[in-house]
Amino acid sequence: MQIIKPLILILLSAILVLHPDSVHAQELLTNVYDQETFSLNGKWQYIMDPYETGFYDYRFKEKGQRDPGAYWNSGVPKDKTAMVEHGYDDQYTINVPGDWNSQDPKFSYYEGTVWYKKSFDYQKKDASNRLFVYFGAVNYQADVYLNGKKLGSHKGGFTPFQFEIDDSILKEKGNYLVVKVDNKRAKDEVPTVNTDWWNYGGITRDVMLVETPQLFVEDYFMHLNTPSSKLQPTTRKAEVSGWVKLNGAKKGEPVTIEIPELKVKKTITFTDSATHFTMILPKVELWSDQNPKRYEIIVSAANDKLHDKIGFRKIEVSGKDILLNGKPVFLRGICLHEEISTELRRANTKKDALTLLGWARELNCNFVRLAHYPHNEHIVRAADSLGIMMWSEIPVYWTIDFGNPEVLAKARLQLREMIARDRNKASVIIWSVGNETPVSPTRTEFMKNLVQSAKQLDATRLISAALEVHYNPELNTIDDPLGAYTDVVSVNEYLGWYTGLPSYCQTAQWKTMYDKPLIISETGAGALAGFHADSLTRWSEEYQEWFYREQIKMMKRMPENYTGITPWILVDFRSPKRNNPVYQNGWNRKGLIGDDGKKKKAFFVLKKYYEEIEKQRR
Ligand code: GCB
Repeated sequence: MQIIKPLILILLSAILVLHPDSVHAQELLTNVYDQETFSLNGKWQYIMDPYETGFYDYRFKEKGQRDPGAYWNSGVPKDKTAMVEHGYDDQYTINVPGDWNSQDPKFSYYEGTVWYKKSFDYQKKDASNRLFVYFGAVNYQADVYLNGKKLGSHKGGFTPFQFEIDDSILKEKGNYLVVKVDNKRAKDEVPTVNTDWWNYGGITRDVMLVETPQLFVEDYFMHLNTPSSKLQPTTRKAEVSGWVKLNGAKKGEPVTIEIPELKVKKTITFTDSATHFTMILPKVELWSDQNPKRYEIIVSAANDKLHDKIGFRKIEVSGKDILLNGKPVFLRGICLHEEISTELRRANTKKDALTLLGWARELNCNFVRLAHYPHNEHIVRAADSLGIMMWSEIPVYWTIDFGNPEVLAKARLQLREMIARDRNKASVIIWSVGNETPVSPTRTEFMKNLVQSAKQLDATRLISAALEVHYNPELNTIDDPLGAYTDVVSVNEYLGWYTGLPSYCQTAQWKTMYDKPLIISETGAGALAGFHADSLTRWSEEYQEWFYREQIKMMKRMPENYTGITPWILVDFRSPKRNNPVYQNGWNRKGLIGDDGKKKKAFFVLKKYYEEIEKQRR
């Protein structure tokens, strides 16, 4: 049975991967933020529908083909005898992008369905062009209708998706886009019912129309190939390679790849799916955390031109080290949730990204762990331009349903969408396939599958997952079997918070079974900002400060494959699980910054540690 179970899991998941359309939108358009788009952000009308009346009749049967958009489109009916019990109205509007929880007190803890409606006029620039509606993210399930026709559905709260809009559906005037958004938690979803963060619902990221010619550049990938032994900050004769995917093209279509600054241009011939290429650059200035140099890229085919700006760098593992451009690098990191705590909402703009990364910078970080799901594209774009390396993760969190092949397919899809969006971003150096998943053969098989998928999708980055360790006063041994499959072994440890006092760190010994780089992917202690007491008093800033001092001393004694740390966490964040009535009140207090935006004492302890590490590097 032990062997049969994983076998069944592999077979079933293979079947689901072959038929991903059951849960899948279309192949993602790449880098939409650098294309000309038409924003559908702004005020949308909404109907809060906890009983899903727009979907089910009074016997709780699906209403079938009835279009929920049209049904409710009329608002107050002109016919005074009409019986209408639901309707959109301008008294009920909500901002997109935005979570609903922060926009009206009635939504604070709401988990369920909300219908969104946006009216718009749109005239295509060219009648023969194709049109797509693109969503940065909707948490968790989106059913999308335009002018009464269903465009499609998408599950997964943190990745983008799009649908093509047929000419027969679009009108020049009076279009209405309806989205049924449902953020109910479920056992067979990713994440599952249990998380330590707020389940913000809604159309949480940007929405836009993207117009393309009939034939367009759908996606591309470009990365540095030159072996690290030959890399210099400015490398002569560097080799890059990658692939281009066209949509609407036949075999033989010419595709041009251009880097204007380097005066390099190459034309290749499109085959059928992803067409591979290799190019020699006369010289290239490498992207790094110390010099985030990027180059404009233009990929063109027929009448389409895709613009991007990317950095070239190499990230690898060599024995116990992580190498950036061939040189060992220490990751001075911090974990982040996608939240603006001072405003009790999800982060979703460039400004939000700069606020969060600005704090990380002040802390002397060169690395950020985006926990525990893919964050919005603004933060990754900002990190690319600032030179902050990133860990990006899918929400395979705690105990999801590891024995269920459909869950594996859902996790894989989110992995694919995360990688599809950011594979050209130099800042992303690690894909993480999950966090604190409990050891068992079924779970390890599940996670191993994800590691393999990640490697197939992108062989140029490191794969990891945040593991757990069980404390042992004699010796803490990192031996989770998943560590055998990842490139970097990462572990969350809270010695001095969930186990004992910070002084326990003084005698703790660490050992890892794996001869690979080791990242401490979490460590932290709670403190209420502004609460001061002696350092033995839990929840005081002094306790947290002491915790960090002891942890840092312990880090200095870590095995030599210790190559980075991302303490938990930059800012206090909301969590319905955290109900200490005095110190938490719905907040996880492990932030180095409070929910009022004020830095706690521990912030400065970590800042100093990172300053020392940075000095040694120079
Ligand atoms: C963890 C989890 C993180 C929690 C954190 C905590 O290990 O990965 O999601 O929020 O601990 O505060 O306990």
